[in-house]
Amino acid sequence: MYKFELLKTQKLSKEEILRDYRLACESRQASLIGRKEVFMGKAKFGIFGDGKEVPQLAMARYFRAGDFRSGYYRDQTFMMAIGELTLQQFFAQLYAHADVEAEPATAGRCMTGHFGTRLLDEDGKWKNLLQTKNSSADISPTASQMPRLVGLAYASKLYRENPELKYMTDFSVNGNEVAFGTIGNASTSEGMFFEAINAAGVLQIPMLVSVWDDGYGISVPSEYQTTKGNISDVLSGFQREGEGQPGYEILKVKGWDYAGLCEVYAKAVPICREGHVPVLIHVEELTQPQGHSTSGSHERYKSKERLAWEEEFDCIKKMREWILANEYATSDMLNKLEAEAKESARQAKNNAWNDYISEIKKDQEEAQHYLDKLVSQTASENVGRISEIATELRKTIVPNRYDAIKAVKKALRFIRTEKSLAKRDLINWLERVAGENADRYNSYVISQSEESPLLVPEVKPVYSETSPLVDAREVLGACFDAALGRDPRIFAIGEDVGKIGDVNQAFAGLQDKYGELRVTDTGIRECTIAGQGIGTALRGLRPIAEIQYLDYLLYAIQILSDDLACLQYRTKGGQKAPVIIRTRGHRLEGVWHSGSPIGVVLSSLRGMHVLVPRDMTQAAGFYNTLFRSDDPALVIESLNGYRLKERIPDNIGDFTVPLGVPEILKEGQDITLVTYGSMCRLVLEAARQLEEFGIRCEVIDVQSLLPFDINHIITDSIKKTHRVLFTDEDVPGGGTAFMMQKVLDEQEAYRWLDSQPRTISAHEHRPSYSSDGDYFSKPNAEDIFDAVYEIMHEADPGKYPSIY
Ligand SMILES: Cc1ncc(C[n+]2csc(CCOP(=O)(O)OP(=O)(O)O)c2C)c(N)n1
Ligand SMILES: [Mg+2]
Repeated sequence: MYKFELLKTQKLSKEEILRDYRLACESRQASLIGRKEVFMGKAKFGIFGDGKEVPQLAMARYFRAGDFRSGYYRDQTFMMAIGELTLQQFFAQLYAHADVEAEPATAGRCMTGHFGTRLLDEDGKWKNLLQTKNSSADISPTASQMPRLVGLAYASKLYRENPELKYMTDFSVNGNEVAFGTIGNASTSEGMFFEAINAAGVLQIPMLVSVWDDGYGISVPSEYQTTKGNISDVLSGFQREGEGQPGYEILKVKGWDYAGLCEVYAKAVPICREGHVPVLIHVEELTQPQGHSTSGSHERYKSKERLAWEEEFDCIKKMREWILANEYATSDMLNKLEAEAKESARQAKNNAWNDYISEIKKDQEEAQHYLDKLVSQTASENVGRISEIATELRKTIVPNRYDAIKAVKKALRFIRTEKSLAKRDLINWLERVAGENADRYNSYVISQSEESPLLVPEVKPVYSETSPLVDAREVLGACFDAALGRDPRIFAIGEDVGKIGDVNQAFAGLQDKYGELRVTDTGIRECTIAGQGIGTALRGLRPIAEIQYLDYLLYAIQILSDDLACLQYRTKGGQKAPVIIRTRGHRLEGVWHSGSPIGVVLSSLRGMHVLVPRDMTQAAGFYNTLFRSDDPALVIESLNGYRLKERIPDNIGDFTVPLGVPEILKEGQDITLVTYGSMCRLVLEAARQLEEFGIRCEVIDVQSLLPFDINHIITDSIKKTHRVLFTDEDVPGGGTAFMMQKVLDEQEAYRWLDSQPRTISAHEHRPSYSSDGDYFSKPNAEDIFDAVYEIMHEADPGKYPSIY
């Protein structure tokens, strides 16, 4: 390990030290009280930062406005120390207070320990991120903070090295911002951790990772987690040889040593900030005084000796000893301070609880009032039952919002035929709270801002006699060229994206034109490519993060699902990351190059837009829409379409394709065929063959799966044809089932059907290799012909006699 001489103990004032100590005590009290609240049934679950207070105080000292945190559930003390979490907010989150004012990180949507700051104003526009200390929004899966952390740090590199970004004065000053990561020791066992560490080392970005090492991951000790039982030892190969050399600065420090911690962060942060050298600080010998969480006690798996050691080396106890030894305070002073900290935490808890419960009680009292009114006025023979319901509700001392709703709904069932004012009042109450609860629990799945892609006006492509006919990849190339030229925030990263301009060459020549920072090769690391996109987008940039093939999206799907897709939702509009994930898929060759796992994508990426353009012109139009808006999206290009001929529209940088609007590719009277992507060409071919036998198909390209047919164009078509067939390349029950649910259930197209609705998908296995493998694995024109013909035969056997 590279050694440097520790600085002489930081010159901290006595007041600063005591302020830190007070905060440590308050935070500890919050943890202790929090656990009790869970056991009293006032909160559902508790996981706290006790035992990790002191290193967080040291880290917070060197965290500046403009910096970003990407961390995990133990960081309450840090969040308090940077002024982004009050004790009251801590308890509001514990109680799941569903209100942005009370609980700004997640508005009650995430369990305790999920921190984050509001990067957006109420209109969904960026705040000035240089004036605030920022935290990206935490998620529960261990180590999932790491891919995003790479992106947060990478943004500093772009801001420093790309002079065209200097105008982004609300986001960066010369890329001086550090991305601080925190992670538990056991979570470093995850693949994502190693991928992220390697990526940041390659990129040489200002990422400072602190490992809070308490020797365990729930019950499993370090020797089961980490080679040699020690993460900094195994990472020592990443250590740079000296200044100016590539690699990391890796440091070790005891988690109970306040002075040592301050020294380490004082030394490490400037290395990271000024030199853009990634740093790993291994903070050892931490403890967990209350065990992992409220789900169990650590006496089950820690030895007596270990428990005794944890008590002895409790970081707050050690800090206290250090304060006394250095005579910064007397024991009496500290006793007083500790009592005050306890009282502050207790009061914060009471305030948070009263705020939380009083709102709910207000709803409950209103419901009770209307129920009582009903009891006194109704002529119903069921008045006794209704009265019982009202009494039951009154007995709920610690109510949930649903208690009153359940009661009112039950009561209304007994007065179905009654027409009274009292009944009307109850229904009105129900409607009002339904609206409020939809806002509390179901809103902000996608952007609600003026920059929503759904608000981007459609601009049709314009063609003239001189519009060139080219290989379709060149249409995309022209679109990306225009985008990179227009907007310096836009950049593209991915495997083979830089030098050769991606495996299908849509970016060919663009690295030469715009430089390595705009069109950039990455290592083979799909998960952190996605994370790099998320983190940079969180800092105001506009990444196109490429996953080389749709089949390899699975490596990134977890992070896209857990982190990106739910970002707006889990912060209730407090954060956004408008990343474009670009990939290519559907038909080509074999098990891992023709996948179309659309069901996986649709189920896991709600919160993103999922676009499946049939050709590169449509793809370019979608990109143009996305470049002008603020939601994340996945664009799946058709792998077998790059060499087909298309014309470059004259307004290649400006035309837009609206999201959620299918296109009718061929009109017909007899049956509606619904598909998307590469399948469009096949379905058109089948429709042409069917035409020869007098069957007129209407072919619809969905092209945007999320959002899906917002104007119900497909149902309009079914109103005319009365028959429908959905087809794609996914397995049965995947993308076709989704489309069918949307059309028959949501759009209520079942009303217009005269024949059984059908789906044709690929077989229930991965597609086999080569042309025959493709033909027998995926839907082909003959399959579609036969299925459509069969439907028509069933409807009119005279006109369409059986073929086989
Ligand atoms: C992907 C994933 N697997 C499992 C869990 C359940 N889990 C939550 S915390 C935890 C232990 C983490 O230990 P460590 O990283 O050392 O952090 P500590 O809690 O000890 O501070 C586990 C297994 C999870 N949240 N995410
Ligand atoms: Mg641990």
